[in-house]
Amino acid sequence: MTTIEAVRLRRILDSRGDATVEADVWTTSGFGRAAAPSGASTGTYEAKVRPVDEAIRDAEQGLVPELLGLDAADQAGFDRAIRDHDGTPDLSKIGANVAVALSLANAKAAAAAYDQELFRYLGGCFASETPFPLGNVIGGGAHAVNATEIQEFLVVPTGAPGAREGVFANAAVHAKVRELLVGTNRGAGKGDEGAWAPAIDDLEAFEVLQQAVGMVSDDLGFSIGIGIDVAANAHWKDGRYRYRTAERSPEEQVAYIAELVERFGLIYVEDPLHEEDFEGFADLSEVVADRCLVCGDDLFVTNPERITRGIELGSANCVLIKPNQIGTLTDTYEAIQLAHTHGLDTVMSHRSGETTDTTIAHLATAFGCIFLKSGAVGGERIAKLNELIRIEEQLYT
Ligand code: 2PG
Ligand code: MG
Repeated sequence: MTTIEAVRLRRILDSRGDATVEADVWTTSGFGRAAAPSGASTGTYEAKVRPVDEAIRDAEQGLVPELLGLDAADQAGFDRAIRDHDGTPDLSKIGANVAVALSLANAKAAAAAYDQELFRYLGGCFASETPFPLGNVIGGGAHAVNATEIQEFLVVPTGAPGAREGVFANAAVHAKVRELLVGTNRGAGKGDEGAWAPAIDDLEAFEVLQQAVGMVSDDLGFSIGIGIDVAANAHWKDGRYRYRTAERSPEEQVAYIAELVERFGLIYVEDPLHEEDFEGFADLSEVVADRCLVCGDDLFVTNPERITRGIELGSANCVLIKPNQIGTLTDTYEAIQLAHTHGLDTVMSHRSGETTDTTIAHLATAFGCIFLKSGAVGGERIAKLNELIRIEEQLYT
């Protein structure tokens, strides 16, 4: 029933217009399909992506024949076959784009063979709650030119009665931000993830967002929290954080972020410091972690070894999870388990380059992530958000 009979890889388009890898897996009685996303602000320690055409060609000749006949229901065995074939720690031989597409497609094929939804197959009867959607409404950095320096201004509907209400709340904030920007002649295009990308500075963006959140939250009658992804790597150069009109030492950066948390009541801060600064993260956590999630993305890259280091040093109370940063579902699961065992929250995340693949909505629900970070609007973003709404419906009926 779950014996792998065929595997196909193909080159498809992503939301930035770039090529990415899609994988199909057929078992005797199940079919699964998944595609690899891609980042613009990638961490140095992420698993390595290979150019799509050559990665597919090599995998078809070498890896794929070794996967035929395996049992798709043995996810760890499937992922081990990928790792054994690759032989490198960062999957640079076969490419993390090929690895993650295959690994996720395999899980979906096994779930289909058992006639189960992916979240149920992976999470079993203990998958009982959907995550809150974490939506990007204003952005700049590596995702848009001439916009904010902080990469993402995020909202999370902490008081929403359910995922559906939460998804619509984020979209309402996104629309309200536009109204406020256009009303003050600061109309703007959108960045890679569908967030507004106005040519304003970060403090102005906070003010607009605070206003929009206040109005929408009053309207809907539940609380909506504010967060940011600083993506601080992008600003880190020669020992200092360099902004257009300011420059900060690591200590000043910690103080600056702590001040933002205080002033704007932030409940989520991702990558406030660069990817090597486990100690700086710990300094910030000491000050704000009682009221704010301090989340490592480029710091941890979904890598159990780096997460372990962060746990030892008290760097963060939250881990961003991106399956393509580590390359396989088994490694992703281990990263999440490690975080949860040590009391850290996890946020399942999209990448800035996406497809309409909806797998992360299932993973976030199956594995008990607190948030699903997936934008607020845009076809490839709403694919995941609408899937979350469907999952919620199945959980509670
Ligand atoms: C991030 C992501 C997603 P990218 O930094 O968290 O928002 O961006 O995929 O470009 O790394
Ligand atoms: Mg990030």
